[in-house]
Amino acid sequence: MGQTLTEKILDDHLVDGELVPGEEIGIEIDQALTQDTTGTLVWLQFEALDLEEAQTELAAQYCDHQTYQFDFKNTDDHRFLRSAAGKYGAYFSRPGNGICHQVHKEHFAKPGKTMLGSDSHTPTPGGLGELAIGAGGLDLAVAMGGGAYYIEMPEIVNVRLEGELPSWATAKDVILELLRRLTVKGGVGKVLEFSGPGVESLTVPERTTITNMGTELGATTSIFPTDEETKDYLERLGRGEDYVEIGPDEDAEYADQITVDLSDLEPLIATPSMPDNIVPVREVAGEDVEQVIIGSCTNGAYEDILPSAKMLEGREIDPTTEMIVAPGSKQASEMLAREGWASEMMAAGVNFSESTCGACIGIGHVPASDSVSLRTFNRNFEGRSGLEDDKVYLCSPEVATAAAIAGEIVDPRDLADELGMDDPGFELPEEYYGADTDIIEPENAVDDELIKGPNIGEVPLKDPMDERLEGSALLKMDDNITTDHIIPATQDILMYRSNVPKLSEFTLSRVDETFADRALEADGGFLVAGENYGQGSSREHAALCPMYLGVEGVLAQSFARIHKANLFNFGLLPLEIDEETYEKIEQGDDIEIVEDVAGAVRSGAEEFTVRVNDEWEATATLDASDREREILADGGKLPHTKMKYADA
Ligand code: MIC
Ligand code: SF4
Repeated sequence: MGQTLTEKILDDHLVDGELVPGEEIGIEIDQALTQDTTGTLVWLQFEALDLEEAQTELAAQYCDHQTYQFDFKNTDDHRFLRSAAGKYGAYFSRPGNGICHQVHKEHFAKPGKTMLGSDSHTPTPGGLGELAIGAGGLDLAVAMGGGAYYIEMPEIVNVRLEGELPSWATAKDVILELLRRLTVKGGVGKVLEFSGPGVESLTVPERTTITNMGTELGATTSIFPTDEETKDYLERLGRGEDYVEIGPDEDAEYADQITVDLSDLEPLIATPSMPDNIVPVREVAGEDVEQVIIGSCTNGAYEDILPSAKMLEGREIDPTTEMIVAPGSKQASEMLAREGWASEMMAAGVNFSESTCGACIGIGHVPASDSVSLRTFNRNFEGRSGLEDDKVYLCSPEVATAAAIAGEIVDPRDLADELGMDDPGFELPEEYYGADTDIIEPENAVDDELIKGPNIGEVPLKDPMDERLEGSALLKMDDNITTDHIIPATQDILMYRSNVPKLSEFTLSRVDETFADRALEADGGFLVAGENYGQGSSREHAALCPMYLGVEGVLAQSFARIHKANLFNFGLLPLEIDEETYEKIEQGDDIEIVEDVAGAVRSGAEEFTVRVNDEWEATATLDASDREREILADGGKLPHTKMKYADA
């Protein structure tokens, strides 16, 4: 039987297990990516593991999320990261040089390679045939140290693209359409592998918009085959030699197939506050818009901004609307500036910003109260913009620009006559250039020792698991709780990413302000949640901080992939419960796991008895590999790995 593209790349990198869906496999990682808000823990854990040098073919440290450096703590984090990159042999991309996924795509991503990144949108370079997966920082530290990355073998789903995009429909609409059909949990445990005649009509940057946002479906990763478009794109980047032709065998078999006819698509928009609340733009047309932002790792490339610049050429944005453009990389900014497009946009009234994640996680450009903000980003979880009851919509740069011109949501097709253009088109530059000075190569590193400011602490460790596990249901939550609920990003909190005791004070504060105090006082207990608990980012702080506060386990109907791995990594028991049990448990109930928990975890038990208030019992399941069970019972991956080295 032939292989899918995903199976081929996994097979080439397989060091443990077999490619059977649901079974655990270990793969070798070629490229490692980390950024400023997860990277500090990555390197602190790398240090705690006594590792000496990054062993991957390439490791890259980006500084992109908090580049405004509001507080010395942010700048200290960046200096620490520069020193860690120097000491351990990683490329260092300076603050302001751009968003990790954009810069990585421009400089390093290679077809056929495996990549692991401590950011959930790591799958972005799947658009040029790299198998790129997001993970928690500890998994990345171990993989950079030369260890295998373990993952449950996903099901490979074929997304067949047919036809060509009509005027004003974009790559963003392809992924919004998939979100409409599959929802934010429709991709969990799956890889989306694109194919079909529609693929060749999409350029690589369009493909990477799609693979970037496969993350919003909960997918393990998304990938395209390579072709003339990929070769051409790499050549324009000056990296033609990185091209390899890869694709599935003709007789490859997939677990499932989804067909999207590109020619049926129209401009779509995600309404507040979940990326799968999709409607055609025309359904919400007429809604006043006070803010428009173009940028992020989804639509921040040069080619994403160019159509917007063309739509704005010689025009002015509506006086009631603010428009911010934050290019995804400094290279994109430099090219737009040299070609005159940046000044064209400024003349139209655009506020041209530095290249940063910024507004995407509530750092700067917070929307006005009770107002609509249209963004080309990938996530609109409630409160993520920095405004608690925000109204953030997600759309293509074309739809966002049309709204800035009209001052309200408008289907860009209805503006075509006024603009005198059928479609601004999606063009690649002849060649990409600029901003090379902002990446420091390992051989030119400026530091060889770690520089830790006063805010950079240690990674707390947990004791091995006990026989007895009991405590109260500290908090009961709904479905689709995001890591932004568990540990928010935003400006005032982000600076504590390398100070776990302080950061823990904010744990689940968006759900219940008293949570951290109550958890500390209770000295142990459980979290209870519905489906898809922990969706969204890869931030391991969302497991580490509850652990620091004494939480012992999470009872949920289902878990998001990266968060579940992070729970194992920090020794928190992730048990699945059915809907009836979820409905019946109330916040404050006393919960006891009847079995000798540590023993049952180690011996492979799948079912656990949960006794509630000494009154009733239910069965909960633990879906874990033998490796994950050992990690859990040892109190997490850091103590587990240290013990393993000590034994060896
Ligand atoms: C996000 O988009 O939520 C982030 C901020 O990039 C996170 C990483 C983090 O929390 O530092 C992610 O996607 O993993
Ligand atoms: Fe940055 Fe937003 Fe992309 Fe996360 S989703 S990497 S915060 S731009």
